[in-house]
Amino acid sequence: MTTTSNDSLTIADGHAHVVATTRKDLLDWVAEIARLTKPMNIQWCDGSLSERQDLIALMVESETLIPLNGELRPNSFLARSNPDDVARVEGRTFICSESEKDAGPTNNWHDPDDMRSTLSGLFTESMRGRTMYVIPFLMGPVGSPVTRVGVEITDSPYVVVSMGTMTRMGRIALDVIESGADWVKAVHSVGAPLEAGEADVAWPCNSTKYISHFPESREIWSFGSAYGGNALLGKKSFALRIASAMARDEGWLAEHMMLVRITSPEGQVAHIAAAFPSACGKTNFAMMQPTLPGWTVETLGDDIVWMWIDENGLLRALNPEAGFFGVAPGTSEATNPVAIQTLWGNTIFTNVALTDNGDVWWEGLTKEKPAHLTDWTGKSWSPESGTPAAHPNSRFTVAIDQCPTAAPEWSDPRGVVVDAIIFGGRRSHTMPLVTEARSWAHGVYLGATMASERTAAAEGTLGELRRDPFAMAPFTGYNVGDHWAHWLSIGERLRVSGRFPRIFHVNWFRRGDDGQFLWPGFGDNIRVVKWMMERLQGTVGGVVSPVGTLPKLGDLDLHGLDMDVADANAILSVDGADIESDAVDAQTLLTTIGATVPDEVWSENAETIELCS
Ligand code: OXD
Ligand code: MN
Repeated sequence: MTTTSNDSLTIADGHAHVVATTRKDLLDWVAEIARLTKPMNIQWCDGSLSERQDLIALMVESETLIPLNGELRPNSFLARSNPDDVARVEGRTFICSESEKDAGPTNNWHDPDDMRSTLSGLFTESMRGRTMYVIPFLMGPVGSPVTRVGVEITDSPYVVVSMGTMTRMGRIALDVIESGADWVKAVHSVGAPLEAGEADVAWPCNSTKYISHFPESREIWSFGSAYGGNALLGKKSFALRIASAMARDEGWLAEHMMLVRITSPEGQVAHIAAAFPSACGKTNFAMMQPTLPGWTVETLGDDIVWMWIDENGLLRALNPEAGFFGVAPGTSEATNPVAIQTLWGNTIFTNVALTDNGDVWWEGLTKEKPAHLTDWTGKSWSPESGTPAAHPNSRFTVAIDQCPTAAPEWSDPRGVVVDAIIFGGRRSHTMPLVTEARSWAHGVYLGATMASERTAAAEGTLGELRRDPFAMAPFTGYNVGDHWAHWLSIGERLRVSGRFPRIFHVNWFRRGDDGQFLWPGFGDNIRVVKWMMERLQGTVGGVVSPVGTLPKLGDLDLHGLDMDVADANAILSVDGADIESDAVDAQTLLTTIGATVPDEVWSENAETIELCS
């Protein structure tokens, strides 16, 4: 349906994208945003292949997308962003709850009225000269108790096509709205109106950026960026920030986790959800190729998991997304062959390098750097250039369907029963390879205090330890202490069935005295998962430590690994003094959060310190 942007929405007949809704609230809102932003025209997105193809053709023409060599990378495209628009901008991301306390000290709070007036200034006529797209989308499959609906309005065709991959978009979502569902409002503008006759640029954006969330009214307003989580509003903005607030109110969980199914050679099956901060190999874990014979890992999700307690008191989980928006650099045949296979075609790459024969390249893809490339900024590049050819946060956008290890249940509305939850971080010292939490409350403590050393790709000083509670620091849409209390309340409700997922903490990144990584990681992480599955079955014991139960050295399957006993001992070692000082360090976070920190979290901190003496 194409409409003109005057006060009443008139349907221009004969357009290929006719989508009708009888929901007056939706029609009124679209009209209201059109009155504010004054687009040239309005297009309702139906999610069809022809619509996608039309938009891609439009973007090829405007040079937003560069077609890749169809023989090497069928139906795939490269987008180069504005160099000032290359990542999520946490400093420009706001939680505008009525009360500052509800945002908590880990979020940027902004007064909602004040923010609304700033936004209404910014969005006034912000879509002039552009098409305003209306994108109804689902987070989750049709028919699941946790599936939620959103409508994103955007003036970026790149966002439409990306949302088409990342969510269930178009007619399917509109049908759910038609049936009476509530929907979340998400407004996005690149903030680059076009004057009459003005030529467009390949990546319109604005140096002023606002990614604003109104948790009470369940609204998202994003201005100035077209990149990733800033603009694909189903992802971090809805599925984590707004959904976490919904989940708190409604008794479920919206978490920054990946989800996999593991099957042992004997046929034992476990579903594992795992939270890692960015740059800790979450996607590699989600697509792991196990090195132990007979084991399989199937992928259910790589970034976001929604969990709820079913009628039998079991914790169930599903991935609300439909695609991967993964970091390209470091992805290779060696580190993640499944991702490489997934990217065979039908992929949009953003900010990677272009090879001379029209394919893509990024740092780490091959051992040998190509002799010549066009870098992510469009400049000629050679290994001597001394700059990265691909941006460190360059990305691929691809449908989960293309992943050869995707479990068919990834889109099952019933989700899967969670057997284990893993927290982890990148720690050179202190935390051992793996421990199992003493209890649900201790598991919540491990999640609350989890930390990771900053890598080059993250904001901040290299190597500095950043506490990232539940890997949700930039994503919890409410007070972080209340998030911990919510996890504890889920534990209380699991008491009814007594079926608690077991909680583990892992650290693939511990280094030896020589500074080298002690653990090979990647496909060998299955060895750690194997121990977890034996714990679930109750066939192995463990060693009690202040950070939970450690494997006995002999229980960890190290067959075929080139690892000496000293290193194996080192990676499982827990030094009381180190753990104690880490627990004392964690108190800084708890004190900063203040009154909302549940007593149980303080008692677990005290217990950790006590166990060190
Ligand atoms: C992501 C992130 O982009 O966590 O998924 O930063
Ligand atoms: Mn993420």
